[in-house]
Amino acid sequence: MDAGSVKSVSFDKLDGSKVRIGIISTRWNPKVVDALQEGAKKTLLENGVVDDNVFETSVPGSWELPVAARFLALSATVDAIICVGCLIKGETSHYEYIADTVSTGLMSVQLQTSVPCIFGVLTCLTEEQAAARSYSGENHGVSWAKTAIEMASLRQSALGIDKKTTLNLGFGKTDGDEPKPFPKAAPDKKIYF
Ligand code: DLZ
Repeated sequence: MDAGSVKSVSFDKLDGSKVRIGIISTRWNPKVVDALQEGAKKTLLENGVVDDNVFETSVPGSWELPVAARFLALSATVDAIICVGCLIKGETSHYEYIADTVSTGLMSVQLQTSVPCIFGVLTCLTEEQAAARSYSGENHGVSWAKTAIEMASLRQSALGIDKKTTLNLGFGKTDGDEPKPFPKAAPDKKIYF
């Protein structure tokens, strides 16, 4: 029976030329995470995102992703954040606690801040599964980057950032206003958010 299920998602042509994207990567499982981060960054650039508009930083582990994403979202310098990590199940219940909490945490951050947070955390039972989704198979960082561009554009449109208007949270419209100055994601990549 064909239930119409898919293993990947399709995207219309993306224009990333005006969006600012943050990438926060973990330092746990570096071979996997580095491949995901590189796949995401390459895809952002291939789809028109300006290098200066990509802000990259790292945190120790997946547990730290939600609070780092919140700090970056509150800095008002990005339109979407890709949170990249990899949890590999061990012999204890540690994995379950972190996987559940990180996914809930990232959802909470994006809803509270109106900055989309892409769930780029692989939750794998084995190292082979992690490899197949990063450095030796289909790199999931590619679709996370495309999702980030789409959601960043949606955010700009919903908040009126792409128009000559003030922020309106989807309500009202002020024609004729001059566009607000648009800060870059990383005017100086040495500074932290
Ligand atoms: C402690 C821990 C373990 C056991 N496994 C992982 C993992 O597979 N992936 C990951 O991103 N982080 C792991 N961590 C670290 C936690 O995410 C966190 O950094 C520490 O518990 C400190 O808060």
